[in-house]
Amino acid sequence: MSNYILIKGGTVVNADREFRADVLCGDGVILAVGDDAAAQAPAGTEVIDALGQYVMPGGIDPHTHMNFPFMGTVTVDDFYSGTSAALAGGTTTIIDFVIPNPQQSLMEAYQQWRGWAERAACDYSFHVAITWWSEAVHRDMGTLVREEGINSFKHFMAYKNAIMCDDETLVNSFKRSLELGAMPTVHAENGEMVYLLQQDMVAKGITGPEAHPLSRPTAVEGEAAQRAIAIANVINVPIYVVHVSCEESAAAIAAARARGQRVYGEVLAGHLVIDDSVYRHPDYAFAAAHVMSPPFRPLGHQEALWRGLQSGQLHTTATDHCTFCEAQKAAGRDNFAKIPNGCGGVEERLMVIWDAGVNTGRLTPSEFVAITSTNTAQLFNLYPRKGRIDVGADADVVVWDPLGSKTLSAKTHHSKNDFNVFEGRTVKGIPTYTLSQGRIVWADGQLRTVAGQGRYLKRPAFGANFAALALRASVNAPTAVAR
Ligand code: URQ
Ligand code: ZN
Ligand code: ZN
Repeated sequence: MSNYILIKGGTVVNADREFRADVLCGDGVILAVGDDAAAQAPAGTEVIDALGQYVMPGGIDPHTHMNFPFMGTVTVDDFYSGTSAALAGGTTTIIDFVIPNPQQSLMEAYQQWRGWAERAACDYSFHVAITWWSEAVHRDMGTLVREEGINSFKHFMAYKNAIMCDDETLVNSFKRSLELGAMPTVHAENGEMVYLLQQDMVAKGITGPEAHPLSRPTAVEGEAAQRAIAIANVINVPIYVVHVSCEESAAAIAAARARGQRVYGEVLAGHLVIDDSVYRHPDYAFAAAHVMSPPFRPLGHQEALWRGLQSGQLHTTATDHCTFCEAQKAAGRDNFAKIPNGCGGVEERLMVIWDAGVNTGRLTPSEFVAITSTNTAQLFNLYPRKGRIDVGADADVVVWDPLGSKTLSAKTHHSKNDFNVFEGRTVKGIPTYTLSQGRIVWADGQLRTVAGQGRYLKRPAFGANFAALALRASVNAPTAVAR
């Protein structure tokens, strides 16, 4: 079969503009974009008819957990099933997390995750979590940045007695991130307050999933977001807040940005469309399937998240894909605090955001591309190899039918999980083809993924003094300089 693919007749959508053009892919990259692309196609080139469809850079999900050992169990999706699901939904790159146990060497954990990820079907990269502090952690952060292409570190401000990072570690790690030109990122929830409220709930006899959001109110997220932003401000390092779920933390980000601070915010597809009523469902399995942190929020918060994305105060979208099946979720039947936290969505993110964002007029197609792909590529230094349809970029492409529709369901999704938080939602706007490294991996509803086809992406550090460097692009990402 030919190594060349011509995507013909579609409308290319990049974050900065949309225009009619054919796209020629070969040897894993985009070779030509424009009316003359067909003329450059060698004999035997396979043609995809994209008439009436959009041609967009494949989605980048900056927040997934595949093959993740967490809360006494391991996610049902490994790197093969999880990335296959991603490709079925038009996402062609994931950034997953290396999460060392406290006292575990960063390098050892990193090698563990690299091994698990060898099964990935699409390209991938890693953030590395800082779960404890020592001279060795300080040293290994340097090795990871300089030799392994890690340019972002994650800090869990929640999950006390497990992977929680205290303020001392936060401060040390933020300072070290600045030295190295790496982006600190935070899961913003006050872990001490969550711990206290969880115990309060149990003491009151409220032990079901309905207690989960009660133990993690929005103020707990807002406080942690403000604290992390304040620490980053003093250290003068940019900061990225993962899964912003509520008005309080969105407002903290917007206020800091208005003061000139470089703060970036990520929103999960689920938080945009699902509300906290799911935790009050009488069926334990249904309610427990929605247990993730931060939890789904009362309805009004969704509007704050949409407004943040529309105004450019929030920048990326992700899923936090972290799948546990009904049997695993049963671990918390007598105590909600023991329900493994996490939900899926890596396959559905683009469809849900297109349907609820573009079809409603909240987002233009270019804004959709920005928040599902380009901004992430810029913020984590993958751009323009990823996040753009352009000559020389990787041929990670999604052909998108804005009139096609489907009903999302666990019966038809490609994750191994037995539950889908978007179950029954009919979306208009679906991927008809996904190309990864120039290969067709999703076509006409069929997956053609291969385990191990994904490549590890090294992401160079940002330049020295990156907090002070000139801004670029729509998200004001720090200037990328290989060190
Ligand atoms: O907090 C996270 O991002 C992890 C550890 C997965 N689970 C979740 O509930 N979000
Ligand atoms: Zn988190
Ligand atoms: Zn997560």
